[in-house]
Amino acid sequence: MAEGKISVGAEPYDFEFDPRRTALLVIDMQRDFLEPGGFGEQLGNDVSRLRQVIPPLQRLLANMREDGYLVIHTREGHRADLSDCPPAKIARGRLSCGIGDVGPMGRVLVRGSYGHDIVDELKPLSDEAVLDKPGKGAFFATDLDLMLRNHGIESLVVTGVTTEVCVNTTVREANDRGYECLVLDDCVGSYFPEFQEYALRMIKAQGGIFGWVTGSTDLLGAMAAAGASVGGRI
Ligand code: C5J
Repeated sequence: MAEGKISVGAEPYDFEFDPRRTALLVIDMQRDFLEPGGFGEQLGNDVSRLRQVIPPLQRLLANMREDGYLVIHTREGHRADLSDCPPAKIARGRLSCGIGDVGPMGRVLVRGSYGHDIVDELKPLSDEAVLDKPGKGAFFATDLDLMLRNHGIESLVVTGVTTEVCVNTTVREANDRGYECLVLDDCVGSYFPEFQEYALRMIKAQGGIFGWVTGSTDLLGAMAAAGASVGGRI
């Protein structure tokens, strides 16, 4: 293993990463998806499944912050005039309270509304980037790729919700751009247990066709054993 790299047990095989070239991506941990009364619940989902992700993600975030990793949060949502929201996305589902409509937590998936923001438990620090994205993938119509390249990032630790939608789309986009993605199975969540399972299997199948999967305890154990803090990012 190259000097300075950390190796963590993962599927389909050990994942090696340089902590100075690795970022933590926290995808869409927004009230609209995680809290009662939000968009997710309006769609008929049980939000408690997603909320299980919060404690392990809090622990991971605290440790990766402590070690100096680059942390980037994303939020799915739209401008107040919905000019960045395709009409097809607004119409999809024929919802009585869909994107742009006023729900219990303000306008659904509209930037600036209470429901659009990140849950209190995972509040970004003032020096952490919060990237607003209009699509499911975090690279679509955003400057994420530019930010990562400017920081010399090669590997991503991917967390957030939902596993089969925004997490999977982002991992696929990242993979096509040459990033190596480690997805943490206890730090990503789905409303549907079967989608959680298959979305993770799709990532690690065929020799890791989109990336690697492990748990946050394994990652934190490997980080602690290596004793490496990012120090001077390259
Ligand atoms: C969804 C997301 N599920 N963040 N968004 O619509 O996965």
